[in-house]
Amino acid sequence: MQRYEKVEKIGEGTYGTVYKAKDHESGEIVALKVVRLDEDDEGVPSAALREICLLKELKHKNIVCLLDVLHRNLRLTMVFEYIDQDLKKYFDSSGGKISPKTVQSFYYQLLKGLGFCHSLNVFHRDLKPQNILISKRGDLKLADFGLARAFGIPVRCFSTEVVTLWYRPPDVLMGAQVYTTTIDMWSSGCIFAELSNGGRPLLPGSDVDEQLKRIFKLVGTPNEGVWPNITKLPEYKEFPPYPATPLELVVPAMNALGINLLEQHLVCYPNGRISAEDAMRHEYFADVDPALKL
Ligand code: Z3R
Repeated sequence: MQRYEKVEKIGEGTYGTVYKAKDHESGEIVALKVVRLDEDDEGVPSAALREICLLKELKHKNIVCLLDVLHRNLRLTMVFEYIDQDLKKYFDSSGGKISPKTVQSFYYQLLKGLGFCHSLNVFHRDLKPQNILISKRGDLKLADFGLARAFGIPVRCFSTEVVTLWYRPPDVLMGAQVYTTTIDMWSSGCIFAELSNGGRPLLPGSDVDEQLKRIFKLVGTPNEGVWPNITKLPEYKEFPPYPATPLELVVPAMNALGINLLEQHLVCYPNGRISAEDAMRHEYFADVDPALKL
């Protein structure tokens, strides 16, 4: 008998299909992520497999637990703990309003998961509402950590859906090849703003050019003065010198401390962005639920 029995399809992710399933050994409900790799070559590259297996050690209450990895017939199946919904669905059911306390709680938990992974030098690179999970109790857990390093980020999902550019920092959009924790700090800033705006995305660009234009109209067009060597990036493009828009206008529900914290995420120069650890120490979180700090 098969150990995991699929109950229903949950959705199509960047790398494969996600199912709700029952684990007949433990009786628990789990999430299966089935990754299909190129059928014309040897299947799952051994480097990717090693990376994925290391992710089993990534244990933290704000990271979705990878319980098991199965590898057979050119298919890789990752078995995760099951969480009821993702942040995208949460937004859809929240009617466009999320209380400031909930925004603060979710964002603190997001930073906690991020800080933990960053301390181990594991990056996400593709943070977005679809891979942020919210339990019925209001616990937030990050999914898909480390997968981008194992598989790379494709232009399209395997299901031909276009991979979203909305959470990508300007350095990655202009072809920067060095990948660091700073990528996740840009993405998490976009998500912080989206939480405050009840699920309305901050920078919903439809292609690379339009994404960059939206970014620069928000934070001001960068130049060599604020970002040394920007013009040497592989896909550097010149843009008009847009002035920055005051953030109060784009996140009207956010308080002054939140705006100050957000401003430190949305910095074009990658090394100028705040770290997850420093963000958690920001005064915006002075009155966060003490239970979350444990
Ligand atoms: C682990 C990894 C990815 C996912 C997991 C667990 N659970 C997911 S996606 C999920 C998503 C929903 S319900 C469960 S949804 O209905 O809100 N899209």
